[in-house]
Amino acid sequence: MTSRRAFLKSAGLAGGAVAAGGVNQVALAGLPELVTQTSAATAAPLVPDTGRPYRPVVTLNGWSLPWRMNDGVKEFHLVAEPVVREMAPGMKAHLWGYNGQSPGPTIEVVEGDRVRMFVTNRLPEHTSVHWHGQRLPNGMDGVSGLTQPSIPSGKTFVYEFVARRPGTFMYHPHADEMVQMAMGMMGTWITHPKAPHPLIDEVDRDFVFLLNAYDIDPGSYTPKIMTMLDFNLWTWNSRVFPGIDSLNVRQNDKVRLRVGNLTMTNHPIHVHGHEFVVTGTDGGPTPRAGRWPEVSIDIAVGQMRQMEFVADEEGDWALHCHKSHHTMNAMGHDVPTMIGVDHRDVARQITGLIPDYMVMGERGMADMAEMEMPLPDNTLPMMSGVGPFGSLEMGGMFSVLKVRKDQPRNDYRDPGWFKHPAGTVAYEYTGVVPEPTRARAAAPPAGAAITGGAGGAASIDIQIRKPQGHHGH
Ligand SMILES: [Cu+2]
Repeated sequence: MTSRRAFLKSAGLAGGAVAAGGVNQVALAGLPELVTQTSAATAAPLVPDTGRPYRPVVTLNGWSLPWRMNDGVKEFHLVAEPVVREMAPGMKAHLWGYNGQSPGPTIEVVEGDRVRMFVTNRLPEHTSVHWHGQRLPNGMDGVSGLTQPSIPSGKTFVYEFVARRPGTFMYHPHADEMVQMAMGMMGTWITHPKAPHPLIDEVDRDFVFLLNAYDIDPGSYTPKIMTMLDFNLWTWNSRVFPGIDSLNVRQNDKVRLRVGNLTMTNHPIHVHGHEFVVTGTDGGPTPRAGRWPEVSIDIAVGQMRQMEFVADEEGDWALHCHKSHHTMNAMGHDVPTMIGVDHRDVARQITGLIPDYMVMGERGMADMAEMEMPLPDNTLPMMSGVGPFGSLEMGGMFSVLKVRKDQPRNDYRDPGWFKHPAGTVAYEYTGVVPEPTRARAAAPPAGAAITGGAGGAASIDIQIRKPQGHHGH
């Protein structure tokens, strides 16, 4: 990120000018330099070079915003603006965000910091920024109409408060928020503890991402803003697997995941191969007596959770939302289930009329992942991930926790796929599979519909009645 280096260099020069010439009113009155980011890559952690030290977080497919110190105040400059976000290779979305990206940059401060946020509005409509979860003066809370007038297009407002308690927070508009959040306006705020904290452990890796969702028709670029529940792109930091970076850690690292939910539904986040404890919520660090091991944690709408575990098992471990629809990519939901339906006849008739017609889902949806289907431009295929053993058949809110013995400390680079030690991968049984004997041995259950003659247990048909419609409720 060259712009950050330029920022720090110019900040240093400005500081020198102030020191040499006394108080430079022009420099003090000026806005902090605008830093933007257009790459969707995961940026290296932003190690603080001014202010109190802290151990920085890594924003998955994102970055942290540099600041300048101005007379003891940490000053940031957020710019609300239209952005182009690559959601995965092959698809770009036209969103609204901050400083070149959606989500906006992560803001990292230290407990006790006085923070001044300059917010410039380059959107075509007014906005505001709500600092979700912070203790602050009421007039800094960012609710348009309630605690402040909206920030008109082209104007810059200033928010100023002390980051009073450590934890994981978010920022987002409270102005035309349904539209603005559907368009991607959100970001993460981390307040690090100022000293060793009895309830906050030091960790080796600290990852953060936001759960967000979009409804973008295949072939188009702009989210549908009226959608309430039936989104088709379930994303982490506005990225869709296989476009979501893996979380790369060294074996036996202590790992923290900070996850915030700004979608309109809950997401049970599930980690494979390890148990974690929830060490913090929006309300602050969790008392130690209230921590118990989990492998999934449901994150409700508007909530944040901090999970911690020791990554002691080598391998490539799935990390995903457990709602199976959320591990798909762009798809229509109004499709009848065709599993078990032999539609060769009808397909033959339809292809007479529509030569490209393709029957889908006769044996499940897995076929879809490997089918080369013609897609409109700028459309993600469903479940397009490819792993070392073939089609991965997951998309959306999915990534991989990569635990490696030889991953260097503080190195977040992707080590590639796990090389399993010999004899540790599920394998095919090649012996003889005997015919089941149970059906011959057991008597038919009373009341079961039986065909083929009473007692002829070799052919039992259980009559299954599927619910039909909603019977008027
Ligand atoms: Cu989900």
